[in-house]
Amino acid sequence: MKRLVLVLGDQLSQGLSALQEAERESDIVVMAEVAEEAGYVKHHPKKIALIFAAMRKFAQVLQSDGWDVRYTKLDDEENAGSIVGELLRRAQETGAEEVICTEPGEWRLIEKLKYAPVKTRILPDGRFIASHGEFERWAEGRKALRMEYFYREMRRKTGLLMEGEEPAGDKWNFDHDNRKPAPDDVSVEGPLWFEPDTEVEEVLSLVEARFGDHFGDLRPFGFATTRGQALEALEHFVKQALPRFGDYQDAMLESHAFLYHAVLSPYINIGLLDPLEVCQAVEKAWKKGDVPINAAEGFIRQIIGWREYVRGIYFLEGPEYPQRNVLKHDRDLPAFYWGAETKMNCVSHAVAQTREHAYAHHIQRLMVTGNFALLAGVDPYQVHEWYLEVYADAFEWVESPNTVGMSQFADGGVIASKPYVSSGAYINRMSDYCKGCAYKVSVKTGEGACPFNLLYWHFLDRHRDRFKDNARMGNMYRTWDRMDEERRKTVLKDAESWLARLDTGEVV
Ligand code: FAD
Ligand code: DLZ
Ligand code: SF4
Repeated sequence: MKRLVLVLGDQLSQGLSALQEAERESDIVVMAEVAEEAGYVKHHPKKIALIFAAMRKFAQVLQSDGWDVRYTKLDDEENAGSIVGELLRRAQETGAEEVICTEPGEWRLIEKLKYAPVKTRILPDGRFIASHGEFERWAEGRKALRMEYFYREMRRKTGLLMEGEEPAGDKWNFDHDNRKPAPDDVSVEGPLWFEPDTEVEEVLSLVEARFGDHFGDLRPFGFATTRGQALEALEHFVKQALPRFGDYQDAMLESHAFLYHAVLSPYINIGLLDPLEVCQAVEKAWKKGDVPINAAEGFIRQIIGWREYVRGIYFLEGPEYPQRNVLKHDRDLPAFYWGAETKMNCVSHAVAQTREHAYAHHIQRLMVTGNFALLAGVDPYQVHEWYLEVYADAFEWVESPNTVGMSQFADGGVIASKPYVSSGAYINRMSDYCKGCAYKVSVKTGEGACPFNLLYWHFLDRHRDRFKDNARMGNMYRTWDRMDEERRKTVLKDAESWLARLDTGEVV
């Protein structure tokens, strides 16, 4: 029986379960650039270009490996406009009676494929370290699903940074060493970029014509679009940036968008790199003595810990997860998330960089744009859609737990044991943003007060009932309660009037 093998834009791995299961001689690979996937949110143009260019090049690899690949470009006349539509069209064309595919990374598409009018078999995605079953077994019966304990299981399972049963360096987690503010002598080349070739140029022209109205700069475009290039980017990162990755993981600098970060998530998430091979390259560098343990452990934890854990949560919690809103936040996402003017230098900078690169590193996402949205009480669904649109690495399975759970606390604490909120002091300690800001980070009320300072107390005050008994927040409430009543009233009044100006669209 002839079958179709669906390969999606974030499934560009030769070891993909659907390809493993298929017969090269008789089955037909279907790949399609479709308006529905490119338009379910208004993705950053760089993200669409990355996916289309990498899809086209992966299709060629499969063809030269002997597969019959039916590839549909976005502007092909017969393009049915959706994944299911394309499968039906190709089934008619080839007489195929069944579709096999690897599980998509989004409930939306899983549901569409489950109920497609052509028989479809969905296989587990083997590109992760933990299967759904393993995560469910780990989660079962636990009161709290904390990443740290899951991560230790993944260390044991992979053997990464293990010395027998014990963690290398006698500690599971070196996070304590990884919170240094940015140094004055930043000496790092930044990620490896690639000149677009004629095929990439063709995609860039298409994206420009069709998605020119989406937020974000398409050019210059330098992402890797093949596995070979992605491997070069990995090697470059390990040599150039990894040794200091740990130390400055949380630092932010106006002049260095990437600092010592890897900028590998877009490649891992679309399948050009395998998460385990990335971690093994890092472990190898540590074993050779080229990188310190806090860098290697810090990096490996992000991948076999956080990345696997958030995927587990997404599939455990079910399709409604992105709609959660336990704090009942309902403010509209301010226009400055789309580039409108704001006097807050940290936010303005993080957004500008996002527009330029379709990238911001973790602390910018969590402690600048995420922190602001949470303090200001923005509707978490709008925040979720923003993150899904603007980052090249954003796919719902990884984006929504990070946004809805870790950053907005909208899941009520499934992921975070306390909300990630901070006043301006944190941003000032970890960045150089405050120096060039119209607000004064040292001013707590009145003229020129940093909005993060005002909103921080406003957040704690308005959610007192929920958080007052949280052991990790006791100090925050004690500090608030120690302030005299007049001062507390002034802080809250100033916060309210700042929010009112935000709501009327004044430049704030
Ligand atoms: P590095 O800092 O160099 O880290 C190395 C690798 O670890 C990354 O490439 C990534 O694969 C992995 N990693 C690190 N942190 C996480 C994490 N929290 N969850 C999953 N993987 C992680 N990551 C995405 O891949 N896609 C998203 O859509 C996404 N949305 C986010 C939204 C918010 C609000 C927040 C706070 C974080 C989000 N993250 C997301 C996690 C993290 O910010 C990015 O993985 C990271 O910034 C990618 O850049 P990098 O490759 O330079 O990472
Ligand atoms: C994100 C994306 C985009 C922009 N376009 C396509 C596409 O045209 N064809 C395709 O197969 N996949 C695309 N993708 C990736 C899918 O949206 C992704 O597979 C699902 O969101 C599940 O993770
Ligand atoms: Fe951001 Fe406040 Fe610092 Fe300005 S002063 S950059 S608003 S933290």
